[in-house]
Amino acid sequence: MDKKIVFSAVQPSGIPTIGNYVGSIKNWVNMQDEYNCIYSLADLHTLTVKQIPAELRQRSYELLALYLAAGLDPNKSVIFAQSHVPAHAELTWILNTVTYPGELQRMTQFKDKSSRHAENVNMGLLDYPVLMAADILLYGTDFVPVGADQKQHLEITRDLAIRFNNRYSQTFTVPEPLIPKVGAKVMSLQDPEKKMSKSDENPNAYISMNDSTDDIIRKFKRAVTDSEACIKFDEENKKGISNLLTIYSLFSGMTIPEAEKQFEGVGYGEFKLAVGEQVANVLQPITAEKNRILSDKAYLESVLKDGAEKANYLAHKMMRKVYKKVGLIQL
Ligand code: ATP
Ligand code: LTN
Repeated sequence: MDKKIVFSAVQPSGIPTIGNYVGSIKNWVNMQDEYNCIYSLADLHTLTVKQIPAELRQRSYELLALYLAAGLDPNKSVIFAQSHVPAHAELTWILNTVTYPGELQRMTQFKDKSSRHAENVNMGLLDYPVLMAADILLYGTDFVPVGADQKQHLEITRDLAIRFNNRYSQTFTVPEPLIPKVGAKVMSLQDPEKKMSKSDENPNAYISMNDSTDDIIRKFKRAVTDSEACIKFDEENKKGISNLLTIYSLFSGMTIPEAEKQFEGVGYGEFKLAVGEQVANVLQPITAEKNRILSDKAYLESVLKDGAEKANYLAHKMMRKVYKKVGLIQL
């Protein structure tokens, strides 16, 4: 039987956090043998908010280096930049013709980002989910591993696929999200009601994949918790401690009940230090490897070139089919 197809992407819009890592990239690594995996840098998506061009370019190399350091293997998976495959923009246009403005205006991320970037509410921000749908549908994707915040975008992707198929006959596979049971939503260290985000204005709210061991330990020490002094998983009443237990479990391989047992009777200070040390121990070799790979631009570019070739081949085939279905002349 043919392997099922997996597609996912992260935007090079900042330095990835441990939320991006455990919510998505880490899970991609484990899927490489069982599935045909296609992983992209969603660089076109980043242009929906203001970017400094030189920084965007540098962050794209950084994100690629992180993918490789985390264990993505260009010999197993297709790894490429979205902007190197013109079909992503082409399919976005076609899908726009079956998308209603109202369904885009209702998206939580659009409402959130247009209030945070009120000075720059552009068409791209509104159309963001359609570009994301094009990313996914171009490759006949079966599964999309993402964090919980992307669920709504997967729903609209499915709606557009079904709507197109109904109008023009079976063309697109209707994809399913794969959302991890633990780690789908790592919360901010400063406000455990909010998700950890790489674009938070307070750097103490997130652990970035570039933070040093000292930074990591300091940030966990300052993490906001309750005053009950009891290390118990309770997402209703103890959001901060539950978030730290989740992070500890993800970085130690222990289950949450096992971690609760290990820290029974331990004070918050000692617990926070243990979480910081555990996270730092896991991240340190990944960060070091990322920096090593980052110094070899020629290698990074060869990975992108090879990935773009493979992705273009697949995407071009799908675009021919789509253009034919909608009634455009084929030469
Ligand atoms: P931004 O802050 O720029 O909006 P972000 O940190 O939310 O970005 P994205 O690039 O939008 O990150 O997301 C990349 C992937 O990481 C997605 O699969 C997303 O679901 C996942 N992800 C993002 N934040 C978290 C989090 N706090 N916990 C778990 N997964 C997350
Ligand atoms: N919007 C996603 C990034 C992204 C993506 C995709 C994820 C762009 N295209 C296709 C999965 C599949 C985000 O994580 N913010």
